[in-house]
Amino acid sequence: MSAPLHLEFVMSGAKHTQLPDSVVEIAVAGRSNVGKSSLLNAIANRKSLAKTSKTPGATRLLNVYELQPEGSGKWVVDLPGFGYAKASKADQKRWAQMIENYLIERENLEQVLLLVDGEVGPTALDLQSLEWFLHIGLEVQIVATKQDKVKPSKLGARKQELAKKCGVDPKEVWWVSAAKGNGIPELRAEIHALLNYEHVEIVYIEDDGSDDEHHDHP
Ligand SMILES: Nc1nc2c(ncn2[C@@H]2O[C@H](COP(=O)(O)OP(=O)(O)OP(=O)(O)O)[C@@H](O)[C@H]2O)c(=O)[nH]1
Ligand SMILES: [Mg+2]
Repeated sequence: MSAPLHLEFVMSGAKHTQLPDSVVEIAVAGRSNVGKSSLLNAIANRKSLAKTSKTPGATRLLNVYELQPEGSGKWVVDLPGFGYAKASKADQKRWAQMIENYLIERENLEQVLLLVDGEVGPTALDLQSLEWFLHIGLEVQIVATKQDKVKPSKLGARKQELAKKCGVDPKEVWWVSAAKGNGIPELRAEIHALLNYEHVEIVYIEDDGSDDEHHDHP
């Protein structure tokens, strides 16, 4: 399955509590300007489903995109970037809090895609975020962005280096280019599978010791 995902914008929220319940959601997280919104547009094959910008800080709210049909409750959530240096300290703090609360509180958050700039490699802030995500028990998938900016001759070494810094096997990192389309079909397939995974609630019925069917007593 590599066809574009039919995603539509549903709503923006300044707080996770403003968002209705979902069936399942995947969050796209990463430093400001790493390419989160561009990646969303690439998986949907839309130019401006999510607002992108050369200037960091384009996304300042929790933006919800729903896999169609409408009302499916299957979401991809574009998060504001963290570490936007030009924002005021108060704004930075507010955004960090918004993201943290969202990640801690959303019950049906299945996976976080942590985007790391493939050209720059993981920064201290990326690694700090990764550590915190794992610490609070999130399922994290590292996605290296802007692959087209890395010279093909250097890509092999860069893949090794980036994975090592993140503490994972190189095979576990997904490399993508929203600009050129590399890795996008694979990413679509993974997201599609995650959103359509059958979410079965397991209900345990307590055994009260009685046996209605069999009466073995003489
Ligand atoms: N060359 C190249 N540039 C990219 C790629 N993806 C994104 N960019 C550029 O990187 C810049 C930031 O992209 P956005 O998608 O807005 O980044 P963001 O992570 O959503 O940023 P915030 O909303 O500020 O957190 C834009 O100028 C994009 O065109 C890519 O795959 N290749
Ligand atoms: Mg954005």
